[in-house]
Amino acid sequence: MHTLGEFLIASQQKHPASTGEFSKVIHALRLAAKVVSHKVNKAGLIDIIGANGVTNAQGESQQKLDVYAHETFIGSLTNRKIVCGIASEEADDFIEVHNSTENPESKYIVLIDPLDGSSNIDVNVSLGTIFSIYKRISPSTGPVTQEDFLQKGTEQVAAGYILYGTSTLFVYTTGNGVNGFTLNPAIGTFYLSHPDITLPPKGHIYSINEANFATFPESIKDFLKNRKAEDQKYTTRYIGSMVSDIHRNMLKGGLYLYPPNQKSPQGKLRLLYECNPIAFIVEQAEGEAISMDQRIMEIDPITLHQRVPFFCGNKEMVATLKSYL
Ligand code: AHM
Ligand code: MG
Repeated sequence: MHTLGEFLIASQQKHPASTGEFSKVIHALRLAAKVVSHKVNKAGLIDIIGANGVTNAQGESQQKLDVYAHETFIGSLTNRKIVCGIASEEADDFIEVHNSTENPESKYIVLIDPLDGSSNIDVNVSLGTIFSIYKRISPSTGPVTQEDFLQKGTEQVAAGYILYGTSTLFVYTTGNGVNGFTLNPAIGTFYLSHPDITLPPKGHIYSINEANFATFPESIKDFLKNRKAEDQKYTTRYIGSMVSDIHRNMLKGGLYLYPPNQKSPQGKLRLLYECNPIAFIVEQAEGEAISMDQRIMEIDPITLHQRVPFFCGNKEMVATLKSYL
């Protein structure tokens, strides 16, 4: 039985030149994941006992969970001075963690959606964190720059997600397959529970917010109509929390779609900290992730919070979709 910590040590030993810096980034994310998991599990109690465990009859305002998650991940990564920059869905601009002249060996940057699926917070449904790790490309003698964050997904060093579901799961890849670790909350340890996750070759699930159907591109409408015409071959599952929808489809086989629509002409999902990391994981699990006409990880990013249409899942289902696009 491997813990995440043991797994990291074993992985590091395979790379004798490794400085251990990457493992420290994962350690920082692991710590924040435990703190957020604990908080998410107590979310339903907050109105009853209050944030400090004191009866909260006045219903005084509580810090929003997504802001809490943002501060927790940023805090964990910043305190240890192991990354030089962070970009978060919850912050308009990237954060320069510290001047790299103070700590020149610090070369990693992290892009993160600290708590995805926030519409699920109030209704006790699964949430997730998504992260993406790169090496900076600007000179290490100066501050991080925008270009460090606007790298193509193919340049990712690692990517992962944390699923706060019936249990808390930490899933990540460094480009050598995908492994998942389940938290034992009693002792605060993640154990390797899902080694080498691989998408089944065939899938029967598709996940999409079909309420937007009227303004989807015609190609997507045709694709969906024809899936329904194949009577009872497919089933729809949509939680509206991307990490949960993707995780289920990775284990059971399926296709996730967020096409453009009138309300979100570029789709809703963010390229840098939602689509790219999920694309890296899905590809490493032998699936595929595309936008309308391009592999997600080959898109040249233009802005930090850019949105793109997003489709990912089993190779077979993505191939069928491509034949419509
Ligand atoms: P968020 O970053 O504001 O939480 O939104 C992202 C979420 C994804 O988790 C989910 O797949 C999608 O939004 C659902 O969108 P919709 O409600 O339009 O179906
Ligand atoms: Mg999000």
